[in-house]
Amino acid sequence: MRSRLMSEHTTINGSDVLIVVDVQNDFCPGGALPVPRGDEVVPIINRLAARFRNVVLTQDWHPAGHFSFASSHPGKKPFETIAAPYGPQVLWPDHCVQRSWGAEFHHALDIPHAALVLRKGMARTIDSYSAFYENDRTTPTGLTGYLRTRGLSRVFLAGLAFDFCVRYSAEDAQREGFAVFVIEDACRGIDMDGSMAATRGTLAALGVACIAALEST
Ligand code: VGL
Ligand code: ZN
Repeated sequence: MRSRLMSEHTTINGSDVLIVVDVQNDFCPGGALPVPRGDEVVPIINRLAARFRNVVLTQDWHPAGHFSFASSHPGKKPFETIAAPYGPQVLWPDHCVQRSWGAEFHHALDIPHAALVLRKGMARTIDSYSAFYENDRTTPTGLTGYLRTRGLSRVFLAGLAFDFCVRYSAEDAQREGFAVFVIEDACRGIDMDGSMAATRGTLAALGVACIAALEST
């Protein structure tokens, strides 16, 4: 699929919001659950964010012993999938544990005007990929209310990982009735069992636009 350019859609205006997903040490090289070349998004997102008046940061923020950690399930290894009460759950290495270095934002992420840091994944027995709902897809984080109250109607997404937290956030934002744009060159993915291709397919089928910021624009 050929991405369209951001400039074709977009004069960014006051009713647009950039949601920067999980740009945290554990998702970058050297972290506990590194997304290949995850750190490359940092300068791209810094430049992108400067064009938005409204920016939200999400932060994966798990208690020690979280249900999504393979270490919480004797005999299970990272990247295996188990059946959770709310559906299939991939088991991850311990990551983004509250107050750990890995949970901190990448040190070079520089978005002082971000108004909201939305933490997710705090409930011990349920994972939360999306910025809008926990993985049962029904327990809300409150982000929809925040965006609506602020009069924000177009959601632009960037960050980590393209095929998990960005994907789920895009799907939910679309379901909530926002116009959704995934800025694909400002994302990097994990790519487990074809999850990158599956993400592109699902987003296309839902009518979510995958666009390119491109550095020259
Ligand atoms: C993420 C796996 C586990 C993500 C978070 O940010 O995409 N992936 N927790
Ligand atoms: Zn997580």
